[in-house]
Amino acid sequence: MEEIIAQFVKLRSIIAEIVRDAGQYMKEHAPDNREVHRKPGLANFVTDEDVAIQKKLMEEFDRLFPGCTFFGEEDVAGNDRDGRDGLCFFIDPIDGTTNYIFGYNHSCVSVGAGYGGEMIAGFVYNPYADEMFTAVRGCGAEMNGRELKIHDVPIEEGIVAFGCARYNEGDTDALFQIAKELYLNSLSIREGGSAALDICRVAKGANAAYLELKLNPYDYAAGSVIVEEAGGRIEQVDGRCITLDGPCSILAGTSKAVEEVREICRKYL
Ligand code: 2AM
Ligand code: CA
Repeated sequence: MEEIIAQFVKLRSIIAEIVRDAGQYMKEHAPDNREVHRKPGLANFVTDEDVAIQKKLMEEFDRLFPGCTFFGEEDVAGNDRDGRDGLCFFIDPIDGTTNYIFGYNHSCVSVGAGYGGEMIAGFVYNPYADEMFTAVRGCGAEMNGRELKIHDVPIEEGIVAFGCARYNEGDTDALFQIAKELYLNSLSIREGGSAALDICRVAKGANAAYLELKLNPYDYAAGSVIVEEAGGRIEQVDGRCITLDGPCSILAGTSKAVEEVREICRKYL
């Protein structure tokens, strides 16, 4: 484990450049409707750029770390969601795909590295704000080279973000009751459309907390290291550890905010 972490420390800026290039490609190739394809389920889109970026990232990481495995959002050759004993890259080529398609300019490229079932590094790049988040386990989190350290604010002193992806409609009533309470107990609420960026916003102190009831590992893998290394928490809503082999709920935030949001969620879930 120490050896692989040392490798990520050494290659941190090289990996960040690869992720930055991917983010620039995303920004420069905004799709038009002809290039948007529907995946099964509501509001579940994939663009040609999602696929192109994931393929490119897989090629680059395979070159840097021969034999590594991949758990990516898009269905492309070599994306082996099962073999994750050694080094595995969790790739969301475009997080915030719906934002991307509709020109919201709020999407990112998210790359997490896991080893032996534990997340060890995270890289998230938002080309619209030119914000590069990186973290290596035990070595801190940074945004554009500046160290991130969270202040333990309660939700009454901060913004609380939540996600409500349309593919997860079973929890709609509970989620919006929770959102109403969050609204009444915080400075304000937001729904941003990119889980990775909302988790990074916790790391940089812009969100006191972020909640979404169902996400996939590639949505939060990178962000989980970034927020923890910044001094924040990321857990399932019921307090269990996040899962890397399949979907789970996500509650990230300052320590105080996580406790408060969990208490509110308990009433409705
Ligand atoms: P995406 O843009 O990469 O699909 C918004 O609520 C969050 O939910 C985004 O991070 C979005 O990621 C994610 N999301 C939306 N639809 C999803 C789906 N079908 N599977 C997994 N995550 C999804
Ligand atoms: Ca995603």
